[in-house]
Amino acid sequence: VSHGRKDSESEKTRSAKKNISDFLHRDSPQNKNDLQFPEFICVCSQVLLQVEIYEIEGNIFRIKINEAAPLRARYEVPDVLIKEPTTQRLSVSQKEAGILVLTSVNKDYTLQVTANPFQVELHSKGETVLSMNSNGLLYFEHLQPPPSDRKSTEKQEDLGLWQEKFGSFLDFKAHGPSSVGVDFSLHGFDHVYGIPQHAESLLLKNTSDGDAYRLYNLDIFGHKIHEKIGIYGSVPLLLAHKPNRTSGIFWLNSSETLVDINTKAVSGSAADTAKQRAVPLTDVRWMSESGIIDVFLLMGPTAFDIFKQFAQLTGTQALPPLFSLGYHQCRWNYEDEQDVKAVDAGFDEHDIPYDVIWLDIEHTDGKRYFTWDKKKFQNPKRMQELLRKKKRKLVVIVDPHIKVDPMYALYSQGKDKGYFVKDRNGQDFEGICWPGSSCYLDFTNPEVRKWYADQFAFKTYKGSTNILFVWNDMNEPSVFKGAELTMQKDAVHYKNWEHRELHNLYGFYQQMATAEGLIKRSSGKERPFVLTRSFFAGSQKYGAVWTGDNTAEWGYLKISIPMLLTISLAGISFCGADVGGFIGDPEPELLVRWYQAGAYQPFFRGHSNMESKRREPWLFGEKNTQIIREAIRERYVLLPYLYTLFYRAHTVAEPVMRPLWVEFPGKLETFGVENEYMLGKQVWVGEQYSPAIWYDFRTFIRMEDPGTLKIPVTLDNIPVFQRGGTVIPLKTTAGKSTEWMIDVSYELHVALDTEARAIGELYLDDGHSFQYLHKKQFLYRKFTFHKNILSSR
Ligand code: NBV
Repeated sequence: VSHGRKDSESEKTRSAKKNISDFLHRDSPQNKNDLQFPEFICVCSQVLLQVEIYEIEGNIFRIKINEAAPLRARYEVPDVLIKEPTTQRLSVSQKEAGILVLTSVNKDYTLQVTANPFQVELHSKGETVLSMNSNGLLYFEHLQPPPSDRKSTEKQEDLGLWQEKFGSFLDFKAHGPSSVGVDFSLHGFDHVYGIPQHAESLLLKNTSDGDAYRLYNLDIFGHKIHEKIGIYGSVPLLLAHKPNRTSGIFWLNSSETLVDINTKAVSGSAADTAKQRAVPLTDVRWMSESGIIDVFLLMGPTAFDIFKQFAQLTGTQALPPLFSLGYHQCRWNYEDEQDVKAVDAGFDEHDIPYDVIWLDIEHTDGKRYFTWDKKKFQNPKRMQELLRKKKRKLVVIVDPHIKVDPMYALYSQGKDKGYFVKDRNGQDFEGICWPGSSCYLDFTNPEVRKWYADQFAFKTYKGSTNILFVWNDMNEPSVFKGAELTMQKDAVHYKNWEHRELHNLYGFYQQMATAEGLIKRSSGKERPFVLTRSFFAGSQKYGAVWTGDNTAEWGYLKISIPMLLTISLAGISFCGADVGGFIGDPEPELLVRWYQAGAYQPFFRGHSNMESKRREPWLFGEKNTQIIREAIRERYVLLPYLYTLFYRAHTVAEPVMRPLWVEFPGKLETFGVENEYMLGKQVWVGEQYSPAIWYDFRTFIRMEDPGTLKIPVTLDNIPVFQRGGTVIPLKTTAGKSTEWMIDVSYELHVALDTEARAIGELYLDDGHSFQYLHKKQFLYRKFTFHKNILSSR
């Protein structure tokens, strides 16, 4: 795998040719406690590889493949797993020569490991769920000394692999080519999901005649729709679903990764063949530029089990402070204090609730983050006091690039302490970004993260107060004039790791350090809010993500739903897309519709580009203002339900926004639905499909026909429905912001099922501190409606 650009096809062919799947079994595997250590020799290179197979409690299996004795250690992704997983003892038996059978503790699963050719098959009660390397695409490029250190007999064409040209950029691969890859076959599955982020459909598509899905965090301004190129963030988690089972593959590798998908029909078992039934099969091939093969097989068997299993490894969604579930008003840029004051007043004047106003890069002194433009923001504290009085918050942008300016404390300190990423010659890596020449903090270093976190202390970050929260942008990282607008792969990080190893983790680490900083400044008392553009598996622990620079066109509104569903399936519940579309100017109808969509999505922020016309919600005529006001007010009324859903995401890893198939796993017709979705179990947003009893969310009218419904949708109506059998907690009315609503009463909507029953719940706490965790200061109510009695416990 090289840069894997448009030429990914030829790269695929190249690596396929290097198919070195015929592994020879060398030693008999021994049972060393709960681990297995079979060793194999790659026939091509004679390099010894070591395979480790673990069972992790909760129906998870982990397979690691590494060189037994690499030239130097290969990168193993740190800091993403929340702890070393608890392994269990697989029992081992030998089926026949060259075939080992490993049985899980609960006896539900067996792994059949075949030596020659090397293959692993995972069975559950007689059913083959998944197999690894069944297409023989396992490959593992072993580290080798550069050509100059090698014998002159070496073939000339191999020497090129230590250097690769990309446009005018030269990538020096100090340790030579180091890619790894393997294929998995998912038996009986023809619906696969996940591996964000792409501006693509919910269902992953066949890539056999096109580009592979690429996981490589990039800043692509004006990215297109329906492309497999990686944008901004990556989560290498793939889910496969069929009516009675959901499975997951978590490929823990942070280097550039390609994923090929091939769904086909194969002839099935004897019984199937008799009925002439073809069985679906999905082949998934993962290829990463470097690192090792470290893969977690999540065995479900339900989608909710997969969410829990992934959270057990990477953590759950941080519980957001309540204000951050309100509406956010952003723009590049709100010019000065006066502008902020006027926009804030505009919301009150037009009776539209909002919680947070945002300041983009222009608020700083020459793009020096943690500073203020002294002319435009003469008194940032005064501005924040005004917002505080209005019970509102401020979010400011803090990018990872640091202006090269010896007079700028962050730069000079960072330089003195050696905290910047280095180039291949050991000098501070310098790239161009908003401030001009910039260095990039090496967030992979824990000491740098600690130091960075300390920058958020009130006494250090001048002009900041406790109503100021943070937005991390450009953290792919974006490097103007860099290869593909990012950092060179041969840049060098902490402990001498090359950037290529950890590229997809850079933004993850910045958000981690920022969130830690906000927690620290409050002496551990307050929940942080940090929005990040770049993310990786586990980013959910640190805050929210958004989908980046979308365009003010209908297609981008449409694609935002599958994009958010995909991110949600990958563990990150707190996600949203820029309402209105960042680039360009939405026609009023599009803007209105986008507000209506955003009101029912987890992170709800209006944002626009510098070149876009102003678009505060009241600028499009009275009628449109009225509809937008209604949508935002509906959001505020819904907050008790939404907050409860976030509590469930935080505690039991249930995605807040979820595709229909997750709720109706046996209904084939839901598997591809991406223009409708569920908020929790109880609220359905969309207009066509109804495999349950539903009530119109506003009129309470019961929908007549369970099946497919066509519902007329006028401009001022959002098709939202409550499921029969549920109780939804709401507020009786919206206020100016969430804090204004503390004393507003609650209201329960009880929607009965066919047996005139309903259940639901409500989670409540102070909305901002960690007291819910440390002191158990919260209320968690379950409601039951039965025989005309509503009870609460
Ligand atoms: O900081 C300016 C913008 C920001 O408004 C946007 O949300 C980010 O996605 N930022 C990108 C950098 C410039 C984009 C052209």
